[in-house]
Amino acid sequence: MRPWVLMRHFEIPFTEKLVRFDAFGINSTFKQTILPINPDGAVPILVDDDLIVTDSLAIAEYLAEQHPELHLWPKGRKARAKARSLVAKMHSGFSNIRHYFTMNIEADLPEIGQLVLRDQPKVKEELVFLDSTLTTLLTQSKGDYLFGQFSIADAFYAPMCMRINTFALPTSPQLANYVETMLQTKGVKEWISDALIEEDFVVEDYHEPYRLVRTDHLRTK
Ligand SMILES: N[C@@H](CCC(=O)N[C@@H](CS)C(=O)NCC(=O)O)C(=O)O
Repeated sequence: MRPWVLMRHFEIPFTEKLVRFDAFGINSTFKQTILPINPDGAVPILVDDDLIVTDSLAIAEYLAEQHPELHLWPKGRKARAKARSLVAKMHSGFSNIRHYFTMNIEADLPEIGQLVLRDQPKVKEELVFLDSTLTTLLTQSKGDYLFGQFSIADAFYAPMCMRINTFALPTSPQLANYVETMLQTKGVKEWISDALIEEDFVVEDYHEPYRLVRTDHLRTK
């Protein structure tokens, strides 16, 4: 989602090849499709002529270098350093939120949100940290996004906004407002509408442990 949203937002043309997560076993169609391109067996992958760039952050950095005029990172050395710190935190942190709140755009799961926050103190701890960090940035921001204009930092936090929305996670009014803004932001909006068209459902515990059939908990609004 992160490089996709970034490229759509900045209107960097690309061709998407969608590979379904049927499973992550070695014989899955997913792995059989991905492994010849990326021996690490993961997406996203950006193919630019004979160059293969793997990992969402490496892709974002590559795009930022290719298009300096677009300012994919915020303008200003200090803002860029802060944005990079925030992105690094997203890249290697929030493991409990990511584990317990799997991103699911089509579902509405406020009750799961409450149960997880009740039973998983580490998730709650991470959410408190996320809320206060983003709220401070949004309060200082001179625009609608984390560092004023939309940047790589916002693309990296887009999946988190989806989780806050799906699981109705409690946040500050500033962060709630930012989530609403993100839901209406070009690339994010397009990703959401494409996801809803898919109507896909993979019966694997690690994907959607709380759902037995696809129509469970479908978002109605
Ligand atoms: N840090 C990497 C994570 C890549 C990653 O974990 N991708 C997942 C999908 S979001 C994947 O392909 N998983 C396959 C697997 O775990 O076997 C990035 O940001 O690109």
